[in-house]
Amino acid sequence: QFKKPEDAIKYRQSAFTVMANSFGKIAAVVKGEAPFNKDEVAKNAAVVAMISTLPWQAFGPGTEGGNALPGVWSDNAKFKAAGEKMQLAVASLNTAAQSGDQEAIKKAFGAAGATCKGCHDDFKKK
Ligand code: ASC
Repeated sequence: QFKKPEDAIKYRQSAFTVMANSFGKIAAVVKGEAPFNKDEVAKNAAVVAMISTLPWQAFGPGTEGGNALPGVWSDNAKFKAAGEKMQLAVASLNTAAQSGDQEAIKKAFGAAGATCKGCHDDFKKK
């Protein structure tokens, strides 16, 4: 799928960039810095949920580098589990967002953010 390791690194970083952009828009709403627009939140949560499935295929053998710590490859089962946990959390956020229930969105957002941070602490360069 990727001709060069740099292509994989660019792919996964691009996916995370798109995800972070939409996640950040939801963050602003949850923090009260932007008005709650149900359709906007629902759209952004759907983007996050969709894109969350993509980066993993670009962490294959021989694609070490970028902002990834060596643990991604040396402790790959743990990395995979962290990625799966994040995907489940953002799927729940998407469910909450489609319902439009602001309290449910807030709760699911917090849980999803914790999975982002948890994985970064262990597997992403500071
Ligand atoms: C974001 C983003 C992250 C997470 C994380 C949550 O918006 O880019 O990596 O939220 O900061 O703790």
